[in-house]
Amino acid sequence: ALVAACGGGQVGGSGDGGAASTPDNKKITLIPGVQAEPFYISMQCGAQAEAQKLGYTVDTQAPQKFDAAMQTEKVNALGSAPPAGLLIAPTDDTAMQAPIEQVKNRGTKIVEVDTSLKNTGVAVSSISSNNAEGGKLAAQTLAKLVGDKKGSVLVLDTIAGTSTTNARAQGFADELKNHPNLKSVGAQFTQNEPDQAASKVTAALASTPDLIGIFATNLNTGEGAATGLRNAGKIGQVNLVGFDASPSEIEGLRKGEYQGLIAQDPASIGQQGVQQAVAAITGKPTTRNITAGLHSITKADMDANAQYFYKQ
Ligand code: T6T
Repeated sequence: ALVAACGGGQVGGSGDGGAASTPDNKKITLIPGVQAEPFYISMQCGAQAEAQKLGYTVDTQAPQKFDAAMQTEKVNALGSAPPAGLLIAPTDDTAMQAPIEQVKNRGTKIVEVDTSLKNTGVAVSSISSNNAEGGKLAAQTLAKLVGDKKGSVLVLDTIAGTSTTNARAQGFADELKNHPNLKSVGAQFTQNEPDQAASKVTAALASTPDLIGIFATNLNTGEGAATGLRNAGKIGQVNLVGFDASPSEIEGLRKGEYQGLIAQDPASIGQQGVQQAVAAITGKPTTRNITAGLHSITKADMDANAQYFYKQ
């Protein structure tokens, strides 16, 4: 299990599980989208701190890649010792339903953190940012950055079926209608691979000479976009608005590679995820949908927003 350096307090354990619904099962498993990624590490830290307060342990089982088949393996591996609660960020809003339902059928309480399934009947609670609103905020941030200039804008999405980034791209497209100076050249999928994001940017720069802005819907798309712009010598000429606030994105904002970032609050998603799981485990009322905060950060106000930077 991955143990993050959360600072303060200890960390998850590896409780044995046992039957999912016995009162002495104090084990919660967290299955994030992918390992070693600042968004999910911050979420894990929030979850661990809350679990410790409530007398539970969090065991994190992270897939090597953001991939539904790899995540399914992690879910299936819970079979022998079902945890009392499962916090999961489904990497596909449809394909992950059946494996998660199998865990649920053995008595484990399911809470969705960040991403979610299309089917709202599986989890007792879902905690996420308002991602459509985040896309809207990104469009407003970009519109402010370009001022009166006219031009085309590109959206870099991750994978079809990722509920969060798909909603961000949609929210961005909806808000763009209120900014007639900005013309969308559409959204491109990148499979959440920085290399693919970089080549989409290279291609867009070649085909769209008036490209004025890019919205990268998460960490990897942002990293790839910055590479594409750097390779073309276009850093700072094309405004890049990213999502999330990883150490490397924050560094990029300081260096002028990004002009804006929409930061989420992953620690609070993890914290509230544990609260909901424990409520469900102990037979208390749960809240079906919980929205975590979002914050638009630019270089000018980044130092005042340091509390939103993610851990690594
Ligand atoms: O943006 C986050 C998360 O919200 C999204 O669902 C997937 O990508 C991230 O983990 C960042 O890489």
